[in-house]
Amino acid sequence: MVTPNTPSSYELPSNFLWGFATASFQIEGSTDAGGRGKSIWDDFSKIPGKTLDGRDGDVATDSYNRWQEDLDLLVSYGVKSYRFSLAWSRIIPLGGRDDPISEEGIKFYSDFIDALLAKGITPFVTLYHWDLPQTLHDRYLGWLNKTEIVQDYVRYARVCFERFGDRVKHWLTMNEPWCISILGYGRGVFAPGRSSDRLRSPEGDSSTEPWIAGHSVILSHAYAVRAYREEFKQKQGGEIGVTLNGDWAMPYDDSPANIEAAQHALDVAIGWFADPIYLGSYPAYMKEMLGDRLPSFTEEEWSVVKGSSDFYGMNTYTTNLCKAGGEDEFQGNVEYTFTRPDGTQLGTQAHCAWLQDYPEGFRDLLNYLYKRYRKPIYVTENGFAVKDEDKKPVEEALHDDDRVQYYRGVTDSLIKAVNEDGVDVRAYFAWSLLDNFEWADGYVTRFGVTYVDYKTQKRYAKDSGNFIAKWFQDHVQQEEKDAPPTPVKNA
Ligand code: PNW
Repeated sequence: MVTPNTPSSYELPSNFLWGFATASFQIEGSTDAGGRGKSIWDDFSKIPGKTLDGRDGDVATDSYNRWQEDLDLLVSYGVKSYRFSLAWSRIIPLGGRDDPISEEGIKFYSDFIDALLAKGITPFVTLYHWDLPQTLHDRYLGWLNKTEIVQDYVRYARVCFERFGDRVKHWLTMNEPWCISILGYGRGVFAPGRSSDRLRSPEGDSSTEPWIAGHSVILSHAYAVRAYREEFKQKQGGEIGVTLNGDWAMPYDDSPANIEAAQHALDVAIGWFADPIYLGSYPAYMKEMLGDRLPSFTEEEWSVVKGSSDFYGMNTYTTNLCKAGGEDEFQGNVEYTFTRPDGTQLGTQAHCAWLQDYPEGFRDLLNYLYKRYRKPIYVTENGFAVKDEDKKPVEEALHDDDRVQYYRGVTDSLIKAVNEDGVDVRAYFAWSLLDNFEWADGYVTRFGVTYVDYKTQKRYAKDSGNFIAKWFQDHVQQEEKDAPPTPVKNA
């Protein structure tokens, strides 16, 4: 539970960035507009059984047409920053390094970036949030083909730096490599839906493909960062990094086996990507678990991968209690549960099975990451889906008490981690600005701090949105007014 004794003197520095996050495929809709090419989610979401409610991303929250409204919403919350992603196939419809650029796609994002800046909102831009151009999957299986995808991705990144980098100073290369690899190529629940489970997928090999996809994601990220640093950074002066998902792992009890299990969970969920990128090596457990199924980097690749992120981008939602055992390599052969040894639940259950509210875990994770990777931390996603919110009438859904409670706990953990533990946290983005297309959950699971009525596309602020806005306004130091110039004294 939230400890009510947080000293009122605690605050966050005036340059702390806070706001809300979204992703292109989850909000834009208008999948045919402006010459956009298909992404792997377009067709995947239309296959019967792939989304809970059978609905796709063709309309989503219609933000391609309603971006002005979304902007007004951001302004009304008073955010400092907005995290959103660019759809690769709007910018390069076919995706590849020799394929044409769509000026209409560029213009859409360029206008939006200008409009944000005109309102004093800092754009925080994700290059890849899962909507791979379909053509690249058709041509060479996308992330499974390292030599092709690295070159295509780096060209796409370069186009974005060239066209938007004069105004965008915060770049994220990839959103959640673990989800891309495991959910797309291991469990097969996300596009492109490959898996060894033949009931689910006609092709795929869950024992090798996720690790190969992850390898390509790391390299694509790293080579794009190298391009930014060598060709753009000096002139544009921005920063670039990756954002990783990862939930806190807590041993189920004090037994040495379960303490070790919790570390194994972290090694696979986070260390798989973070150790190479920040430390220049794989966690020993990854090698032990996978043997030669873990693709290796050459000397030259290691030199590009190590140190390839200016900050730690952290997406986190929950805490798992970890028990040794089980055969799920995707979580380190560790069993996850929310039920404590005494039978009680860790926290309030969300609409989706994988999420319970446990704010202490958020603080523990910040401390763990800061100690291990020694980078400033940007919390790029964090949020909660209220149980059965989709079944409630709007007036009721707006009073999203469980989500308010979640954010109350997390903000309290955040400010303590900064003020008591000395963790260098520089940004916080709640997921999400709006209810939106929640991937395999369709529109059933709502993560928004703003309610979307999908019949009218009207937006309504929920209590949680107002809570976050007020909390950050109260806790982020006021920017220093331009100090009057000190008069130069003549000698
Ligand atoms: C993240 N899990 O995905 C994504 O970055 C968002 O696009 C998404 O809407 C949000 O979290 C909420 O789900 C995740 O199964 C998807 O543990 C699944 C998991 C975690 C994160």
